[in-house]
Amino acid sequence: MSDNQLENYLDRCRARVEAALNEYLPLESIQPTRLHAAMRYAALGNGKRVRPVLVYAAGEALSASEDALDAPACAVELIHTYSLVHDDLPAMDNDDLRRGRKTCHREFDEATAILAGDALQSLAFKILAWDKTMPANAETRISMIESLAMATGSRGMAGGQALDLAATGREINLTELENMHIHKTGALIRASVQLGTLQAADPDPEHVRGLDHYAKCIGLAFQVVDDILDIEGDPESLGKTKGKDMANNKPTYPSLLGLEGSHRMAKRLQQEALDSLCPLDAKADPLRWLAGYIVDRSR
Ligand code: GRG
Repeated sequence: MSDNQLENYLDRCRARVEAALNEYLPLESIQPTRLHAAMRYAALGNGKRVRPVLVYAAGEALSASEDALDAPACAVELIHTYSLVHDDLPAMDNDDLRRGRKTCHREFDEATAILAGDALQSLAFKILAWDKTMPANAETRISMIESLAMATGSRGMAGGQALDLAATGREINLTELENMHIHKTGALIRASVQLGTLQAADPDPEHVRGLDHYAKCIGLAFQVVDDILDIEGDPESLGKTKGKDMANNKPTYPSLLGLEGSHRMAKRLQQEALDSLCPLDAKADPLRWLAGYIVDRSR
């Protein structure tokens, strides 16, 4: 793979999701204008769009059409954006900076940020239920809504966040740390791949299993690298406050495995992710490039 292939792929997917988000998000001129402005502020702009890119790459690996993937790509990004808006609130991480600019509650106010997160979450499910660019029947739509709801709720991301809050300032072991991240970060990454595969017509079950294992591996690798970047990353390219984990006395992979051990773990997970794609042909190459991107990224 050349760097250009990956960059072109990322640019293409990011442009698609940005355009589709722009369409789905209510205009600022529509009442309630401040809430709509806050939703657009949080969702449009400088995110890496890893989760939507995974929706496109997983769907395309199984020959789903790109046009059918815009809706699920936006749904996962809206859920992710909601989680960032709420995570940044004073009651949680109390952060001032996100994606290189002021967090939603600093730009607007706390109440508006809470409502914006709530409304972004609802919009994600509405898109899956209703969007007509996605040629899915009612059964597939219900499967997609179930997958995203499981990944988002108390048995997924929100549950992982609760485990994270409970672990702050306390010593936990590697198994507990892994369990927390499988839920907090991994569940939505896994759902992104699932939503992409659900747009494929009659996929080979072995391929679907391989993709699911791929998603579990890169979901965990994503978090290991996130922890490493909190120590080694450049604050300007990160676009968020660096060193917060240590300042908040949060358990992380580097705190349990050291930096070198964490880098090794990320590489091992990358290899396991690639191995699980063995049954898939060249249409899965973007997923192979993305495994490298997730482990080697600098932001
Ligand atoms: C508030 C219900 C609720 C959940 C919050 C995802 C999450 C749970 C909190 C985000 C805090 C955080 C730093 C998590 C670690 C990994 C992670 C999700 C990083 C942010 O995702 P990126 O790097 O962000 O994909 P961009 O801005 O590129 O979209």
